[in-house]
Amino acid sequence: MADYRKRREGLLRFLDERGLDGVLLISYENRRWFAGFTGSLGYLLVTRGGAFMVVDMRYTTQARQQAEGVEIIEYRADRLGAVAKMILGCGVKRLALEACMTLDEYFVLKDRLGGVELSCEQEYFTELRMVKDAEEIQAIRSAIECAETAFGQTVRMMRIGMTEKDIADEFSYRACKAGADKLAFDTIVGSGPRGALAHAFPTGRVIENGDMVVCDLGVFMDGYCSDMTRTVLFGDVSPEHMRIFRLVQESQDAAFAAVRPGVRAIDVENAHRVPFLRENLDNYALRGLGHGIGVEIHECPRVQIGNERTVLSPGMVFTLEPGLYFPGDCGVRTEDDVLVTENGAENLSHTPHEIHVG
Ligand SMILES: [Mn+2]
Repeated sequence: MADYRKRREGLLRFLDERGLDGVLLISYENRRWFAGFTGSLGYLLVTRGGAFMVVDMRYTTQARQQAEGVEIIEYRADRLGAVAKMILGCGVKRLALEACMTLDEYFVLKDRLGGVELSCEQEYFTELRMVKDAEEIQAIRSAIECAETAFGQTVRMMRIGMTEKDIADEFSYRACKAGADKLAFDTIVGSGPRGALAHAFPTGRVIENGDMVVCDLGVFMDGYCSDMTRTVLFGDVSPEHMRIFRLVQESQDAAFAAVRPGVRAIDVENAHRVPFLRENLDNYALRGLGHGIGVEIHECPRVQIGNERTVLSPGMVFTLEPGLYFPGDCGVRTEDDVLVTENGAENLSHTPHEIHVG
């Protein structure tokens, strides 16, 4: 079992660095990662004096069982009143809130907290989650394996003439059968010209001979996400489209070769652009190569333009997803999940990059 107390010690360092007395965590992911609590609602307050969580009657027993070392406070009616009472009762004068709080909750809480100084934070919490332990890496491996099993089965029933939605529905069913708790995100299927929409939602468009079909999918299993994209080649793909396809594979290889401890995330980002720049096609790529995966589908490290700060270290897991998008014509993306190891990188995704159907 994860050491949640040790994880919360990271939050105490955060309080010291920022001169705060407490932090209020409200997202499912942070409640689960910092306290082990899997209920759908809860307000976790971490202070130097201890950890406290307000929950409603549905979750009192579950929270006491799961959130070891956290004092559970049950509320009956006035949810934010109970949260305010907990915060004030701990003598908190300066409090960090999680950025995902709704404006509605923010204004009510601000009103109830009177003179407490409030600030907003998000990135720091996900940076604490950036380096995964062995148990977390195993959970991610399992989520990847589940998605790859389901995708492999889906590929075997792919045919010219089926729709984008047919593919997405089939994957969804297979993934749940293969052990997924749910999908990590709505499956993306973009065929032919719709592949240029980087995040295309699956429609009734019928897949034709010669289409390249971007399939981006992942599952959520035992608290962790997987994320993979394959561009499936249907029938007789034109030489020009195959050239684009192969260029993206070259970019993927260049990015993977650059991953090792001590290099900056931005160096990996830069490496993936070299083939695109050489062919004068970089304007058709997005501004980011990848993102961390873990309890959230998008977390740190951000492998994107603008992040000059993050240096890779062993235990980080993130996606490499180079792509080229030509509006009205086609799109190609290939996405693998990689683990930074002691002396390099391991590709956790094992599905072949090039898949032909029909
Ligand atoms: Mn992704």
